[in-house]
Amino acid sequence: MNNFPLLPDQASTYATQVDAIGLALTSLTAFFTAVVFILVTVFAIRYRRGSNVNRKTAGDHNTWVEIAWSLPLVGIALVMFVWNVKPYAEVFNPPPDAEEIFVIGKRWMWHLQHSVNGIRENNELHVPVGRPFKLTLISQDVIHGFYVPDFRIKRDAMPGQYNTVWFTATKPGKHHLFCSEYCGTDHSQMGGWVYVMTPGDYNNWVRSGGTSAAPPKTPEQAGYELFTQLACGNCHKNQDAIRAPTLYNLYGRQRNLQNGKVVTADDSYIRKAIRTPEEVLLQGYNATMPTYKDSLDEEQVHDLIMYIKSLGNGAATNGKTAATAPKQGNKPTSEGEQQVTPVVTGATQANSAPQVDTALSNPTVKPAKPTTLPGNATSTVGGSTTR
Ligand code: HEC
Ligand SMILES: [Cu+2]
Repeated sequence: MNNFPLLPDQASTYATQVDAIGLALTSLTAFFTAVVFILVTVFAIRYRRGSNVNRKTAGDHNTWVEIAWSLPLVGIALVMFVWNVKPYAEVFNPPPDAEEIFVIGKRWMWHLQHSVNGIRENNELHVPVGRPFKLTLISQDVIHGFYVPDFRIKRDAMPGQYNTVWFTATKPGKHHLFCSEYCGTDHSQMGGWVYVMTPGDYNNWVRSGGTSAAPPKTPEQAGYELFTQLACGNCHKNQDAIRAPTLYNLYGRQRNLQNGKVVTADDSYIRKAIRTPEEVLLQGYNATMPTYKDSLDEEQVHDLIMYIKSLGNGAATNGKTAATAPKQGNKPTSEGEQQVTPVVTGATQANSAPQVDTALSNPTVKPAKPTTLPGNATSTVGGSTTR
């Protein structure tokens, strides 16, 4: 809209949906405001004191008139409700093929990392058009708000909690990124740009390693290195043991906790299990898992989660009789589709006894590194993890 933009650019699929709703709500409001305004004016003039009109027939109410304006309004309200709920619910539920970007808000900047290729960015985000991206947000200090007006998305980055939001960009160009939650002195400086590129430009950008100097390490690779350095594998083996449960196919599986709750092993659960294991103690195990709250930062915890995710998805085992029995350490061939290999369980009680997992041929101390790590394979194991 030339030089008088009423709205920011529309640069995501979500933006068009949001604007359509905004336009509908504004039009409806304007329409009914006009109707009420006109009627009030007409009646005020017509029935003003001393005017010569018939006041005899005035009843105190008219059922049909009341129904005639109530029902359509209820209808309109319901239509608006359904129409609004759909995108509102959708924006927090990324499609399964969305690429993850991990976002840390901290006073007063945004740290972002592409999970697929490991590229890091500060106050900048590069994405191609037409591809869904899922943001996993967390804060290292106070609440921040990740806000890209051109995408019409805004999501809080909270301390101690993962939030998600997703988008598909539609328009190449440079789009403002803001912090929308007052977070201290330099709050107004906290922001940057989202660069939306054509797929070709984006591929070149990724190939050149983005804007970072060092060859990027994916979170999964960094997580594997951390896992090795911290010797998590001293306790967590390729199969459930008395000492500790296996982390293979943990992701997505249902966990029975000592506090009686049953939870799904998602990002937030694993984060708690690593940082504050006492909050999510598993049934059948002792509280021997060390607390990593003070020694690992949010990025390192996320790296470990990505590594644990790469050890397979156990969602398919939920609801079966051996609900918590581990599957083999093979990576599932495709999403949600496990290779069906016999698992010797026999155990009826979750995690009460070591599970015999015959298919794992390699009883090494550490869970084997997945053979197919995506992205850059040149990074060296044991590199520094401190920044
Ligand atoms: C001293 C042994 C020990 C070490 C070392 C250890 N853990 Fe654990 N871990 C346990 C035990 C025991 C449990 C089960 C009890 C609980 O829930 O805390 C557990 C539970 C977990 C769980 C939840 C598993 C599930 O099945 O729900 C995760 C995730 C986890 N550990 C990750 C790690 C990571 C990552 C490291 C290394 C940074 C690590 N652990 C180091 C003993 C250990
Ligand atoms: Cu902020």
